[in-house]
Amino acid sequence: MAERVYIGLGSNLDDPLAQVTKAIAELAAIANTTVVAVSPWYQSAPIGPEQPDFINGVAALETTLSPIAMLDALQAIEQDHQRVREIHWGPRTLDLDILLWGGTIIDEPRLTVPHPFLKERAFALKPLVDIAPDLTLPCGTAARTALDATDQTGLVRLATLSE
Ligand code: A4P
Ligand code: MG
Repeated sequence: MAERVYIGLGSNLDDPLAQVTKAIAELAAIANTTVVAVSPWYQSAPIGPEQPDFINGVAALETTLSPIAMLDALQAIEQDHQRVREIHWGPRTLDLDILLWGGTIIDEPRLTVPHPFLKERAFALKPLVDIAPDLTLPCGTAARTALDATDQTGLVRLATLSE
C-alpha cells in the first residue's frame, strides 16, 4: 500500500536553491515513488552554529518503499550532492529528512519519525502546512497549531517564477 510521506529539504552551501531544486528531480526518480506536491522555498537563519542562511522546503511523496529503503535512497541523493558530514547541525549542501511517514511512529536506530525537531522548527512546519493545510501530526496536534506555536521571525518565503 502506498504511504504519504513528507520529506524536509535543506541546504546552505554551494547555491542552496539549485541544490534543493535538483533534489526534487532526484526524489521523483526514486523507485516506486511519486512526488505529489512541492512547497514554496523559504530562507531562514541557521539553527545551531554560525553558518550561512538555509533554504528549506518540503516535498510530499507517495511511495511503496519501506521507511529504511527510503532512508537509503535519500542518503544516496545526499551523497550525490557531495555532502560532507563534519559538524553536527553544521553547514551542508543537502539535508533530506523524513518528517512524517503517514501516521506511523518509527523508533529505530537509524530512523526516528516524526522527525524529533519537527514541532520546534518553523522552517519545516511552514512549508509542510503550505502543502498539507489540514494535516494532523501522529501526536494528535494539527500541523497548523504546531506551526502557530513556533517563532516564524526571519522565515522568508522566496518568490516563485509565477509571482
Ligand atoms: N535519522 C534518524 N531519523 C531520521 C529521519 N527522520 N530522517 C538518522 C532522516 N534521517 C534520520 O543525520 C544523522 C542520522 O540521522 C542519519 O544517518 C539517519 O540514520 P544527518 O543528517 O547525517 O546528521 P545531522 O545533520 O548532524 O543531524 P540532523 O538530525 O539531520 O540535523 P537536522 O535536525 O536536520 O538539523 N537551520 C535552518 N534554518 N534550516 C535547516 O534546515 N538544519 C539543521 C540540521 C540545523 N539548522 C538548520 C537546519
Ligand atoms: Mg538530516
